[in-house]
Amino acid sequence: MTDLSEMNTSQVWNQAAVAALFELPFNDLMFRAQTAHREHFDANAVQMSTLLSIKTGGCSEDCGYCSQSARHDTGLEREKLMAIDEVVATAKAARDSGATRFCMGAAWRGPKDKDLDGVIDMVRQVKALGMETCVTLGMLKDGQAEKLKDAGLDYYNHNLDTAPEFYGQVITTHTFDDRLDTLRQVREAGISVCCGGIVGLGETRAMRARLIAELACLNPQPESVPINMLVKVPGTPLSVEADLDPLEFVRTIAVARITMPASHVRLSAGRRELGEAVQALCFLAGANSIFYGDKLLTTGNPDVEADQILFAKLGLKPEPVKGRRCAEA
Ligand code: SAM
Ligand code: DTB
Ligand code: SF4
Repeated sequence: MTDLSEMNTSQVWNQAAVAALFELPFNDLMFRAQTAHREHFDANAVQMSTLLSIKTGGCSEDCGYCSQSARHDTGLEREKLMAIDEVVATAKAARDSGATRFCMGAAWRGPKDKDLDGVIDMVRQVKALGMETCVTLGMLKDGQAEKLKDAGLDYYNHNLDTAPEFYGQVITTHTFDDRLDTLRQVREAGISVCCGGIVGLGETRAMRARLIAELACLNPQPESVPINMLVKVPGTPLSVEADLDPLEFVRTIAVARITMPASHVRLSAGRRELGEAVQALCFLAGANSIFYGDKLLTTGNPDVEADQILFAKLGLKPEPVKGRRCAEA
């Protein structure tokens, strides 16, 4: 696997260059994506992360897609930070069913220092299970990324979500530049960056191209790039948007793969709704990571048995953690 910090990412993927990829005939786009994928990865290996919502609901932010915003009436119960024993038991079960990374998500604008101390204990104990650790806690303040790094955190997830010119129509309580600022802090602390976006919000293809261009221009490029298809949660403002054509979602994955060839591109939220055939096209387009386990944060995901059947049909295998002996994976 390529070390992104040493990779020459000098090719400038501006919006026009990315938009031109989106316009390619589908077969040509898929061929280019497969070619790029095979230069950097085993084309049949998929990295598997399991998600857990460690602090659910009641978020102060107004993200128009999110079930957890206190501003939307989605019927979701607001919960306190989960007890550490429950978190560790869930991580252990995820590890035992084949996940190699455990991602803990909190519905916060950002963590208070007291909350961060609790998350740090979770990171330490999950890491001790031999798993990679990831958290997504919202915006970070000075010094918080370093504390997470010291606890052994491997990845921080913080998405750019959508094009800067569309951002204010989706979220008004923080800005695109706020997201970039947290990403900079994460990178400077030496934590790997997990940063992607969400499509199906009513954005145009040009805006999808701009989102991918912004992600591809991060330097170094993110190690992990989750591409989420909007899961329509009743009560959220964006749940009334028209469905995005699934083939446009596949194109978005392919364009992410071509522009960020050494990154893991994660086929993220929306897999249950996409069905097997579209997921297979996403893997062909270069997706090589998934969320594994029957729940995302608050919504459903294919269950473990369904994924095992799909992997068997497609001849896919779980990707071992880098540096770990295959007999241990
Ligand atoms: N509060 C933190 C934040 O906003 O960064 C972390 C949690 S947030 C739920 C993580 C990501 O999940 C969002 O950036 C968005 O891309 C994705 N997401 C949230 N709700 C979604 C939905 N209904 N459908 C698809 N993706 C969603
Ligand atoms: C990401 O990009 N997708 C995940 C993870 N990062 C935290 C979250 C998806 C959430 C889907 C809606 C829900 O379950 O609440
Ligand atoms: Fe809060 Fe994150 Fe949901 Fe936005 S996406 S409302 S910040 S939990």
